[in-house]
Amino acid sequence: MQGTRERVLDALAEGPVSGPALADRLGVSRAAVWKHVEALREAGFEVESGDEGYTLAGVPAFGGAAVEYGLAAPFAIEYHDSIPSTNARAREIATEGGEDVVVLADRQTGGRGRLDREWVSPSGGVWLSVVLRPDVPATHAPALTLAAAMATTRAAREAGVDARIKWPNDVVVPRDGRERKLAGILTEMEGEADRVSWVVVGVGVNANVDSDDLPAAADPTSIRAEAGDVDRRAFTQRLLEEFDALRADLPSAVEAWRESASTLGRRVRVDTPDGEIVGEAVDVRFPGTLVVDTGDERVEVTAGDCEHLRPAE
Ligand code: BT5
Repeated sequence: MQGTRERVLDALAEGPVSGPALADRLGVSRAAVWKHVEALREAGFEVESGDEGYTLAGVPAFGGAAVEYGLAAPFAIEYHDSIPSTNARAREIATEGGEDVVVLADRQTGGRGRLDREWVSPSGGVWLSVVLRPDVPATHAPALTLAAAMATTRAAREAGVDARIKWPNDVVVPRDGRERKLAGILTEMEGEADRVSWVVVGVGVNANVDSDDLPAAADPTSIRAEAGDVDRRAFTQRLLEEFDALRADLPSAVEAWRESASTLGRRVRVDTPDGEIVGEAVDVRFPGTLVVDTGDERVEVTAGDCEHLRPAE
């Protein structure tokens, strides 16, 4: 959103304020004020005009302008009702030089998980991808996945969901002795070893969706199923605000991750590109390496699919 539009919104929120007074205050023409008010109405903001001027009477439930309004993090939001994949669109923005842009959608028709797996994304979810240009070596990028998982977990907990993190990229909810997948993260990047050019962090959260609309084999859950529908505008804002804070200090993001992870102390089986590793998950080290004690040795795993073999007790 433009800076002036944001200031118009702030003034309307404190309203009533007359068109001429607003034009004076912002140093723009009355016609410009009127155009901003009309654009806000088109974006779903309810702007009432009475004798004393304009007042903000309602904020849209979801969308780009809605999420940007009051967002305490420096992201511009590009919203789509429907898009094949927010990660694919974010990669385009990244290659065009964009930074700190969030692509957000109500529905994806070609959502992707890791290894090109399908990510089912019906209307009502929070499907988003953040375009970043962090000044870090490529080897640190996994910490951004952990930071996103942590941010998602915190936002989900605020929404009343008992969310935990499963290494490396799943947010799960334990219920009836099973861990159900609430959210997944897909990080993609480009750059040289010593410095990344861009990173796209894609986050998919089953927010206000029915579990029946998700692939049963994946044992999925949703915020709706766990705690009832969430205000997606507020949820997305909290997720992005937490992520913004965590990305600024990646080592402490990994520390925070450790406290919320359900993987540590568990017996795990990890499918890695180099084969299967079975043992106890004993630690996670910066930038996101899982340490597995196989009984014979301690193996450091940087990537793979992890399965929890039995509860922690
Ligand atoms: C992930 O992959 O968990 C990463 C998912 C990232 C999705 C986001 S949405 C916004 C952005 N745009 C994209 O196109 N992607 C990102 P992975 O660990 O590979 O898990 C994929 C597996 O999860 C699938 O093979 C299914 O078994 C299962 N699955 C698919 N859709 C699901 C859903 N909505 N909820 C829970 N599980 C699902």
